[in-house]
Amino acid sequence: MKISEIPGLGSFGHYIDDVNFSHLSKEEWFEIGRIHLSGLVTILRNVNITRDQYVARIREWGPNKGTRNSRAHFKIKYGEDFDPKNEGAFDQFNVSEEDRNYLKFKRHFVEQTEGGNYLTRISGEKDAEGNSLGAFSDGELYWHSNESSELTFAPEVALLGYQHMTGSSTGFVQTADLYQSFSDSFRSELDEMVVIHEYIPGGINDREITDPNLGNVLRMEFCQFDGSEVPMVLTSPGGHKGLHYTTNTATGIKGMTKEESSKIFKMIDKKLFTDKYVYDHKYVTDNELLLFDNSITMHRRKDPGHPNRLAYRIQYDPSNVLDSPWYPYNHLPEYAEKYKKQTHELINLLQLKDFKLP
Ligand SMILES: O=C(O)CCC(=O)C(=O)O
Ligand SMILES: [Fe+2]
Repeated sequence: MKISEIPGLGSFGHYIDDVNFSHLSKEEWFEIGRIHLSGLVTILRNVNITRDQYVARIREWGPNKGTRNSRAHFKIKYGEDFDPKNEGAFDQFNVSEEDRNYLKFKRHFVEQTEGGNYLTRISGEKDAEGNSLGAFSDGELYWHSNESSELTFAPEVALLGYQHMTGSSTGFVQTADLYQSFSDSFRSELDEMVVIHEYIPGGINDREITDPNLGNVLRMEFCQFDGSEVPMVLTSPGGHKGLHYTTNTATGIKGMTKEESSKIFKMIDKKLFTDKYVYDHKYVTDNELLLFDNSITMHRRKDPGHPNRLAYRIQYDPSNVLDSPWYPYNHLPEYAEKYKKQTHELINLLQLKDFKLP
């Protein structure tokens, strides 16, 4: 196992090479987990991992929380007995047209592996009927974080490149260095700020404007409720304080006028989007495993590459890598309390196992 620094992601980011997944002990894997949480972004190049090993290895670190917020949303809306996979029962539950479209559209994104696991595809491929076989099917993806407007977003994302990845890129910008570069007094001001989120059509991908189904999916996954509030500052699972400033849905700061908040956003944009903190990883092989923080780090796809590019994504909570539960919003008790309440609700509704209860 060879560890080196990613050049250009400030003081964060690691490459880890020569990891052999056929002979990797639990201790070694958890060592990688800890290195990853301390460095925010980890890139394992040219990995020999199967899709089922990928599911199992990430699962060792903690529960899969993929699209948990929209899944929970359906159970809250239609009752605990509602099964989003059971289309035959939609009439019985009075499922709205919009929700039916969402569930139908998304069904094609999921693939069952040889080992019987389900994985979400990130792909531009289409089936014979023209259905997109993956999320974020084509084009550039602008800066975003996943589930950006949710207080209980999944803090970690794993993306396994699989086919036609070379020539494309996935990029990152971390905010921890920038947060530390601010004066004590401005940091205290930021600590008190709460970001207001709204769905911005075209905020991530151009096609969401012309394709209403895609727009519907992105609204559901990034900002179901306009006006959602998430603290501007939070602590990542690895213990780094930074900004949860997610430009795809951040439209204002609570208690400020549009002009006041836009002045702050512009100032942050100018300091953040520089070569110092931005790193676009160009895939050199098709099989690279990217692990990235989704709490104080945004990601993008600047180079879309091949139209049939295929990767698999898992969103998870690294509970098992941590010694104690993750508290992102401890500096703002009102939101810390809300986070705790909503997390408990999710654990119960979705029966998430192995979760370290906050
Ligand atoms: O396709 C990529 O490079 C990025 C995908 C992405 O944004 C995600 O999986 O959340
Ligand atoms: Fe994403």
